[in-house]
Amino acid sequence: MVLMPKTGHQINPMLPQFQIDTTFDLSTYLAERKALVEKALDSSISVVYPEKIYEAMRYSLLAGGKRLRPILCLATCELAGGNIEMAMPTACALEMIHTMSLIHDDLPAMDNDDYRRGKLTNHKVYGEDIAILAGDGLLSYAFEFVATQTKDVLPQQVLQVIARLGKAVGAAGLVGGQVVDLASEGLSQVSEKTLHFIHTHKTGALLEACVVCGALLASASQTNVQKLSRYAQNIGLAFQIVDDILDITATTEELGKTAGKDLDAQKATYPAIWGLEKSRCQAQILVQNAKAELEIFGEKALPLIALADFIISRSN
Ligand code: GRG
Repeated sequence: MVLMPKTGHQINPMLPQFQIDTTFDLSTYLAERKALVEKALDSSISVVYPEKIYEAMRYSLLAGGKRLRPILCLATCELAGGNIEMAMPTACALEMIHTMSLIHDDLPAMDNDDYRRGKLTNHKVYGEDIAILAGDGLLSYAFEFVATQTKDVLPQQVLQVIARLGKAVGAAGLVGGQVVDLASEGLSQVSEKTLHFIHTHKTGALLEACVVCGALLASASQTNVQKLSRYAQNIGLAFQIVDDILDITATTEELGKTAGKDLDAQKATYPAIWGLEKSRCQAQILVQNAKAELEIFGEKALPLIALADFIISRSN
């Protein structure tokens, strides 16, 4: 179940709340997975003529970040019976898409930010023209990378992954969410329904694609894909609520980007509508509901359970 803010604020009583006593070491897991992803991303793009564009693409792609999206993809593929090698090209593609969306989001025509991941934004270093093209280059390469680099996966599964990625990026996903976000800026009143649309599309769609693509690569059953998809929808919304909270409560140093931007730009956010306490509570409920979707997978779901907890406990 994905909690709709309007009717939400309750843990779904139909879903048993999944309690699992575990000593799962999330920090070690995250550090190991992040290292694998960094290595794969580093070797995914080399600098050739015309060097400037490849350097600009690499500048943002290798600028750090939590690498949550690729890690979610790898973890889901493993949960569904696949392995890291099968999922790594898609995991890298997801990070390329995420990075391109950050480059474009930071442009003066969009959120106009000078810092991202603790470094100057792409357009501040390379200029707006190259930043736009670096985003375009990363986006198209993401699809090429999945199609050419995926090994030991059935072609029909790769095709489904490519279609799922396209859906998550386009007007039915990130682009649509961003359009409504821009249109809502500065408005004195934005409804919860509109805010829900913005967050589920701008942020949730790609996080859901990470999980669903991981499952598709491992040829998971339709029922399992649906369960994992609901897990992802819940953590996706929780992730953006926490992002809105951190924009108010964390410092620029902690975030690696300018803090307090939502307030300055009069952005529609959950804390603006609900206040901080209710927003925290709602994120917690979403994570509980996400974890409940994983009950059927038993111990295999430990990484995804821990990642759901990480989403609300993170500090950047
Ligand atoms: C995708 C074609 C295409 C265009 C882009 C600009 C745009 C359309 C969409 C905006 C998408 C966006 C920037 C959403 C915000 C998502 C978000 C919460 C980002 C922060 O993610 P983290 O915290 O960042 O995972 P790190 O740096 O850790 O990877």
